[in-house]
Amino acid sequence: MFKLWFSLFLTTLIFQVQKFAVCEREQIPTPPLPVLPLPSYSQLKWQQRELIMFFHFGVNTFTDSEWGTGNENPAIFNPVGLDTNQWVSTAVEAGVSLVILTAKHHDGFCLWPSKYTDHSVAGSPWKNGHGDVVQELVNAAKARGVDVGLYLSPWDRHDRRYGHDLQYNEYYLAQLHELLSRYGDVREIWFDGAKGSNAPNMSYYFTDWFAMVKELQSSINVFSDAGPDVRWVGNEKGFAGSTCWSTINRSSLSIGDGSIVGYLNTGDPKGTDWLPAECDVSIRKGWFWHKSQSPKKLSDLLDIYYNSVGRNCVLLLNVPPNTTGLISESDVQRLKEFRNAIDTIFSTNLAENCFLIRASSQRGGKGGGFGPENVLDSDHLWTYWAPGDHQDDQWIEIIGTDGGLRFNVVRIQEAIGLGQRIKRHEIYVDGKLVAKGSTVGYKKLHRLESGVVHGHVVRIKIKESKAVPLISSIGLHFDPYWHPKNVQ
Ligand code: FUL
Repeated sequence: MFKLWFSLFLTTLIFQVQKFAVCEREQIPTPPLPVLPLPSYSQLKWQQRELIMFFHFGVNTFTDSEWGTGNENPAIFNPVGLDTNQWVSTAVEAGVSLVILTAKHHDGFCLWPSKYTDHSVAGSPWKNGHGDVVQELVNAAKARGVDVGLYLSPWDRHDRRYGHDLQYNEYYLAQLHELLSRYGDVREIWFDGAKGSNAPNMSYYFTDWFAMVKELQSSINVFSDAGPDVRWVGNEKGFAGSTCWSTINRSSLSIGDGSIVGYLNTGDPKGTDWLPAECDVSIRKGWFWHKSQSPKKLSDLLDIYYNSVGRNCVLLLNVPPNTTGLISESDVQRLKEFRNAIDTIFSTNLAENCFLIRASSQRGGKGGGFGPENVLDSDHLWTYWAPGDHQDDQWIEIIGTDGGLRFNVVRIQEAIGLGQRIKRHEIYVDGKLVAKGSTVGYKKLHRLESGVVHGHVVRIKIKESKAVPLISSIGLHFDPYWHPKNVQ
């Protein structure tokens, strides 16, 4: 009897304890709500590429010009040694995962055999008129796992239909259809607003173009002055604004409008559209290959990198193939140096060997999953430090080991999957302000004006943010190429 009574008592007790445990089980802290607008899947993928490559190639390559007249004879196009595998290898070695080709530039000459014009490779001696540069590039890229994008110039100086709205838009759409249906996946399509001052008046039917692009390619990003997926940065120097929001109001933008370049350069904290900026610039002075030109110095390329990738943008670096149909050896070498420099600077994160990383507060308390240690893992999007609440002046601190920390570059990344938030931030080393900035976005790189600093405590303070700031990664790096002018 006692045994039965005791086992009943025990069962009830266990049940009660379990009930209590279920009721009182601590809830796992959730991520905070996003701050709209958010990037699309394809925009996020594009952003993570950081560096993409442009190939300007066509009749201009053979006439030593930048803007062809449209009267070029296709017979001049004869790149006897054309090797797109060499182009793609050059891109891969530079760390590039997307290459964009000028399928048609302003001169109207098509690098693929379009059935709607005879002004193309089909009329050239190259491969007896049976060549297709677009196809060759697509094949080479596929073999190396590289993605392809295409540029189809709206301004066409050759085709007679240009200036006749309906006919030209139909022609343009027909070519767009060829390019986006014949060659497999195309990840970016590039539309620019450039046009000579004497060019005939012409209305482009952008709404139709964009609709057809999206119909034919599901994961493509459309680039133009006004997006809809990627915006122009407003200059061809490869420099974003020191403040650079991925958000902007698309309703304030129109393609080819010179008055908006400042707005494009900085974006808009109040913008209702996610439309990040791409910084296009050429490795040489011109976009096309010219015998007389040579690649930019490594230090110039690094300046461009810090001012584009380091300012929340993607760098679209143009590398023009030459008349043989190859990327010149001097460009190949400079790109190797460039990649090597980037790897040298960023492959070591000195913060990883710190003694301690701590923060002013953390969402959900200790063990909640949003601690400061998240900024040192390899996920730069979905794991992040989140402070406990949305208060300005939240901070995160990296404390060095005995020898201290010696660096001249600070990298900060926001968890942009939940929106771009930070408006103002400051960096202190042992209590001394060493850098300050406004936006962060996907990646912000501070090259310290003071040169190398040596200290023990590095504090990043978020001075102002749209909502609780979310920092996904922090790096302290040493850049041996950085020699600020005002420092001996
Ligand atoms: C501009 C063009 O006019 C240049 O020739 C070059 O293609 C550059 C990338 O875009 O709009």
